[in-house]
Amino acid sequence: MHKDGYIRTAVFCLFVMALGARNHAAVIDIKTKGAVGDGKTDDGPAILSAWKEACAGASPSSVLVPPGTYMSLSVVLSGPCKGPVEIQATGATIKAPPELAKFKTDSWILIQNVKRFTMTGGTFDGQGHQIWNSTKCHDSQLTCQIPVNLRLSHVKNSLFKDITSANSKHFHIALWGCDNTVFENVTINAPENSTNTDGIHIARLNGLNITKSNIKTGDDCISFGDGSKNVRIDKVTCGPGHGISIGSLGKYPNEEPIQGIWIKNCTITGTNNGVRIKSWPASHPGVASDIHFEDIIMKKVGNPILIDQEYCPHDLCKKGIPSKVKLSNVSFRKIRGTSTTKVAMKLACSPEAPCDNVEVADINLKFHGPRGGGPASSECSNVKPKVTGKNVPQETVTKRPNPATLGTFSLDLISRRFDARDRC
Ligand SMILES: *[C@@H]1O[C@H](CO)[C@@H](O)[C@H](O)[C@H]1NC(C)=O
Ligand SMILES: *[C@@H]1O[C@H](CO)[C@@H](O)[C@H](O)[C@H]1NC(C)=O
Ligand SMILES: *[C@@H]1O[C@H](CO)[C@@H](O)[C@H](O)[C@H]1NC(C)=O
Ligand SMILES: *[C@@H]1O[C@H](CO)[C@@H](O)[C@H](O)[C@H]1NC(C)=O
Ligand SMILES: *[C@@H]1O[C@H](CO)[C@@H](O)[C@H](O)[C@H]1NC(C)=O
Ligand SMILES: CC(=O)N[C@H]1CO[C@H](CO)[C@@H](O)[C@@H]1O
Repeated sequence: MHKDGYIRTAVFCLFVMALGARNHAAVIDIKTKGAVGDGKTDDGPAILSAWKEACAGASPSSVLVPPGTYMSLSVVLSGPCKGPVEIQATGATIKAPPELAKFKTDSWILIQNVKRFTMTGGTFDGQGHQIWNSTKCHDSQLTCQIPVNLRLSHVKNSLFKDITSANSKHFHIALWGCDNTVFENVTINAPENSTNTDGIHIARLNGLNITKSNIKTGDDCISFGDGSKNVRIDKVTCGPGHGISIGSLGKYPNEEPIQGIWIKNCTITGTNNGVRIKSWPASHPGVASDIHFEDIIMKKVGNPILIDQEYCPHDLCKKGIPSKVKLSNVSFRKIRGTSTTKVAMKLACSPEAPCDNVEVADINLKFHGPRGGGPASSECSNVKPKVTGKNVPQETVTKRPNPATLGTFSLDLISRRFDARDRC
């Protein structure tokens, strides 16, 4: 065909497709597929049936979950789909059964291999109370599979908007391979003492924005596994919980690099950590670079700024053997508020792979302990941060000045651990 003719035909086809999309956008109400909506009957099969029809439609199709309360056992919603698919659940609450015995896999709602997907509205209540309180599973995690509320695997070019995850048995939302995805106005809610209820866990994806969201939970607010790339988080509030966490890295061989994380304009309240990067001692090699925290308010947060390359909870590792995870190009800027621990900033890098190009600017953190407050302090090892701007805690009296850093390192050095490996 002549080139112009080809283009004209292509444009015409696009026009017809757009027209088709507008005219034939199908809405499939799960009630037409047999959903009962009494909060007791398993409506999972109705959801699956509506999904299959929507997914088979060439034009944009949506699964409608009308306002009401539903119960569902595990559902697996798989693509690839012919056209864009939406799940629209504004005003609906979907509950999981509380009993672990009713689950055979590690997911409650699993969505996989879909492109151009949208999920709007809806509350997904995992009813996890029984499990958090049972010691059975937490003592033998290997034999127990605890389901994640919403697991997304290879869901790409997608949007999650106005959704709520509550009381998950395990993580609330876990993403794997979900490139170019946006989360907006997401609410996550679980009590402070709920166990393993990470808000949003991310791994092996390129391109994710999380914005205008509110995360209250018992574990990490947002946690980053290996291979997280180009992730932007802004206007998110965290707390209670364990704060925003990059890692733990280095536990497994062949972990992919973490690269390009921007966390801006967030407020963290009442968590036991603020923003941290952690890796295991005696680790496999790994790389994390280009990680930036900026404009963050800390309200009564323990360990507001933390790099911990000796992360070893429950002593389940060989302490004393350094981490081989290399951190570089990390910045902490404009971080202000209160710390419930005296050491408000701790940068504990690995002696085997010291941190490179760490920048600290405009930090203003005050110690606010259970029995009154005072100045906060900072510690660092195996890192020589570039300190700019106005920083509080500031250097007051330096007991053992390190000549290499005098004049540039303006943070309080009094309580700083000092050893031969210290490169500050
Ligand atoms: C969490 O705290 C609540 C209220 O204090 C209590 O009823 C519940 O048993 C606790 N749960 C766990 C898992 O500790
Ligand atoms: C949860 O565990 C706590 C302490 O382990 C106990 O006091 C409480 O009664 C338990 N709650 C439920 C609902 O089982
Ligand atoms: C955010 O989501 C909630 C539902 O969780 C909704 O009520 C609210 O209107 C949404 N806010 C905006 C600005 O869209
Ligand atoms: C995320 O936000 C950035 C900056 O606003 C933008 O360039 C990028 O396209 C967004 N990513 C997605 C997946 O929408
Ligand atoms: C760190 O930043 C420098 C300068 O911007 C750049 O040249 C270097 O490649 C970056 N390092 C990594 C590991 O990304
Ligand atoms: C913590 C923080 O900096 N919050 C700001 C985020 O941005 C909005 C709007 O730009 C401000 O109103 C907040 O104060």
